[in-house]
Amino acid sequence: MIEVEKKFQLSESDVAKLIDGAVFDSRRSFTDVYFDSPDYALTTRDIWLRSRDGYFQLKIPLHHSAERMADQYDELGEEDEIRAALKLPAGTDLESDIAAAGYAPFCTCMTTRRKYKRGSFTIDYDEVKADDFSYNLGEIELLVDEKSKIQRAIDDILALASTMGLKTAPVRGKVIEYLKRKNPGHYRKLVDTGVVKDF
Ligand code: V4E
Repeated sequence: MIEVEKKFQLSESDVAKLIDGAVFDSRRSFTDVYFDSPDYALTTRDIWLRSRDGYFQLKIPLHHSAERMADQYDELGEEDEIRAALKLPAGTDLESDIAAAGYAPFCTCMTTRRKYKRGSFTIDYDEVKADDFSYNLGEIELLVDEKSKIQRAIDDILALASTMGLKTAPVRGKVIEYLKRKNPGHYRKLVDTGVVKDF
């Protein structure tokens, strides 16, 4: 499945509006550790390798520009898919093979996510913490089964946001916000390579 998602900076009243009439689904907390090589070989190609509560996942972009209205990523969770995408040899311990290939943690953050359903839309409200870093953001998401349906999904997300009176200004995801505040050198690399649009 392809996740089509758009992030929003939400005021308390925005959260109340979005949640009103939606169905509460779940609340969970998880810890993400993001990995890259010392020369940022993955993130400068907008590829995001993380371990979420100990399970590796790889996000690979399906879009082609930092001028994004919504984010589209393929998400790989199977070990053999991740090994193939990272060109890792076959092996028995993915974590040590990732380390041996030169990928090391650059951001560890804990998210408390409240999830709501609104028809076919999923709404996430995330509270993110990492040491002295904290950040809140919302996300509206649709799942589609083929690339040809992505644009329609983006239009539907933007239509819902417009009905709710949400601002569709660009929003930094949690990791980008973390890098901007905590690791400006890495952040600058992402801007220079066109992965992130500075604002
Ligand atoms: C895709 C991405 C990153 C990886 C983290 O993805 P994100 O959707 O922020 O995390 P989360 O926890 O909501 O994942 P889910 O649980 O939905 O799978 S870090 C940066 N990006 C892309 C990105 C970008 N290139 N530019 C900007 C401004 N924001 C995000």
